[in-house]
Amino acid sequence: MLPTTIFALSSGALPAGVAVVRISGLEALPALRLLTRKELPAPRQAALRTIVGQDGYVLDQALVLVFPGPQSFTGEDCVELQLHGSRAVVAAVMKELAAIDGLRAAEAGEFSRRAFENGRIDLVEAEGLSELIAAETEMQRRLAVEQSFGGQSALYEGWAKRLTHARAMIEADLDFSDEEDVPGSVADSVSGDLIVLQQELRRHVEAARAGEIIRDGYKVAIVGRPNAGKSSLLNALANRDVAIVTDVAGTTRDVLQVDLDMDGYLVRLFDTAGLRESSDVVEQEGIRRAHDVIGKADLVLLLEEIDSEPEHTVIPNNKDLLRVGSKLDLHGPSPAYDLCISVRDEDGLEPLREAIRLRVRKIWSGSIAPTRQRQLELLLDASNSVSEALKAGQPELRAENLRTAAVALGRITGAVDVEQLLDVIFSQFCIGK
Ligand SMILES: Nc1nc2c(ncn2[C@@H]2O[C@H](COP(=O)(O)OP(=O)(O)OP(=O)(O)O)[C@@H](O)[C@H]2O)c(=O)[nH]1
Ligand SMILES: [Mg+2]
Repeated sequence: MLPTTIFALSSGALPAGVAVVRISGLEALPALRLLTRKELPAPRQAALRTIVGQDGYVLDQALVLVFPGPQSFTGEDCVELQLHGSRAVVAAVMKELAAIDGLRAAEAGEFSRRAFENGRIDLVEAEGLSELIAAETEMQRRLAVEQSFGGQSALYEGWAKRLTHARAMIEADLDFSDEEDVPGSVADSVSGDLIVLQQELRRHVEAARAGEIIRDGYKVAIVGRPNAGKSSLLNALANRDVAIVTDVAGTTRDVLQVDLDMDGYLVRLFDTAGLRESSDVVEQEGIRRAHDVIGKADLVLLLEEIDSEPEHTVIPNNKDLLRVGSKLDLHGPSPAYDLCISVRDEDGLEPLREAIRLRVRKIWSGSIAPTRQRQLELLLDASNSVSEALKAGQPELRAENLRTAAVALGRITGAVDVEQLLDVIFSQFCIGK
């Protein structure tokens, strides 16, 4: 059965200057003829048309474009209507489209899914497009660009080819093993390349952590005793009054979060409840949550009022920790801390920001990084199979492991059966993409 023709508002929130409605499928071109009561414009050339409803009333004037398949985003016949971006215009046109036989509103990610199914993009590129649309910081954009426009896929395809080549060499050697040749030479050259490939895979898997931080943010926890000035610091770094500040110890009970863009990286600041022994149930829960935040943080700012008793809170050893002395205006500087600040006088805040920036700049070298758990798991499968192949004594076993590794890489781009996953993957996309 042929897929139905789908349509959706592909541009953002209304009202806007222009709203783009996309139509894809066999009925796309006839639908445009019906709406404009005119011949179609030349492919990929914008033309001004009056959009007319079935009852003969004018709905809008729009720039219309046709992209005949297979040279379109989805690979099917596509139409784009660039309407005036009002809610009423879009609603009227969508209603008109829904009334046309064979047309229905698209589901989330359905355009991308068709593009994938028609071989216009692979799975990694489809996921990359979804990331690109969601990108809010410069680094998220850069990472998504590598992914959406083929860089990441080329890496996996290159590896898969090398694995297939290695397997072919081993199998050829098996077939001709009773003939004369130089013993060990094939095995040696194959192992050499597999070791290099294994290292490349490992480095790429390590970059996943950078990918995760770029996507989900670099997490900075502000912790310390009640009244140390944590919420004041959060407000100062955020440049707005997010958290309540009072001189009552135990003001903050819950975790507060502020997202910042620092040097193109998403930085998530967390303000937490002051750490102390407490019999108050609400405060206890706040303190428990503060410890959760510490556990997940990439950097902990331990805030202590200068000259106060040293904080005994146990911060795990593997955590990147900055001890920050607060209320510099009251106490003067002290060498007991990595940094001293006064929120009141806005003193020491720039060095603190710089200390965070210094850390985020080191997160990513710019190399291609996996961005999804799905990709990471398959990469680990591939990596394990290559390790097994390197360990295997028998050539047959070695060849089989190389085949498994190539299959895992093929699943990442969708070159190998992933049918059962498609619903899950594309449902995370936005409508109109
Ligand atoms: N003099 C001076 N006072 C400060 C400074 N920073 C914060 N304070 C004061 O210290 C008190 C406590 O500040 P908060 O920011 O609420 O402290 P907190 O660590 O969030 O406290 P809890 O939420 O109770 O854990 C308030 O009265 C602030 O005005 C500073 O740099 N200098
Ligand atoms: Mg507070």
